[in-house]
Amino acid sequence: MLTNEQVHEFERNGFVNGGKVISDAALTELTAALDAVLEKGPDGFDEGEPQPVSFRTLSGDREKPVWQIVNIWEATPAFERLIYHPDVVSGISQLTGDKDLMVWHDQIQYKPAEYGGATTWHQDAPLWPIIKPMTPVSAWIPFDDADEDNGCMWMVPGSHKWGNQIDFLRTQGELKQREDFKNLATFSPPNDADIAQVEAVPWPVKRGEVSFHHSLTWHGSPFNRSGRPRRAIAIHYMTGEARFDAGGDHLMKRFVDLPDGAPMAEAGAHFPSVCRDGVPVGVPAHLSA
Ligand SMILES: O=C(O)CCC(=O)C(=O)O
Repeated sequence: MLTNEQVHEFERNGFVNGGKVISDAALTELTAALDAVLEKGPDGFDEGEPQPVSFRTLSGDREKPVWQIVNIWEATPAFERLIYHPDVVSGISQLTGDKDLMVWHDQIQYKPAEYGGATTWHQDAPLWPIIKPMTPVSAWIPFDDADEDNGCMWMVPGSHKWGNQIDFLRTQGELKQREDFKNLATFSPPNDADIAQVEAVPWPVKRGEVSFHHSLTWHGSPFNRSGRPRRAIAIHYMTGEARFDAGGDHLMKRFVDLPDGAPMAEAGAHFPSVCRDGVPVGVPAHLSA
């Protein structure tokens, strides 16, 4: 359970640290499972073998890669168990106020030591045009202590209340170095917003802690020039209200066989239900051995 203070912090800033939720034993298992997938690489999976939906360099730059793996939960039982984690799921339920939740998708972002690339400033919701209303909150869990040296996320407090500003953020794509990352161009938030000034702050998170962020919060992460890797997963959840918008496009669209406007709760096995009537469903029996 998150405390009232944590919930208020999230409402004000658009992000909050939910504390350590992953045990050391689970962290060891998850990190080994992730390393095994990274070792295989994008072309290492055989046909018919359980595998992620996508494995590519997000930065589009093999010299400074951010390796993105979408739906690693479909490739490894350890990550499939993680998406049901009751502390993560109940935190999302508390912060969204929604009792029914499904997984939208997950994504690993791995920035290798010394030459890891940047994830430029963005908001999540505008990048997910096939679900409406937007998916409000994501959980982000690092497998290495993430700090300013190895490319932790940066956030702009209060920006989740400033609407869809993806066009502005796309103009900030040159900010990639740790030293420049906070130097966003001039932007005027709505006058009546709770926080009406732009201040980018680094957001360090320890290995095994969960950080929650709103899908309109401005965020991104600069290069990793340190001698340490930065491995992390974001799990993006949908609320029970989410409906399919057939007009948009997204990597996950090929798994949705529904008419426009249908509830995403009916979208099937790629979008598992993790919370019903306010109760996390828990790890399915076949995975909990
Ligand atoms: O892992 C990162 O640095 C960025 C993750 C991200 O953009 C997200 O979780 O929405």
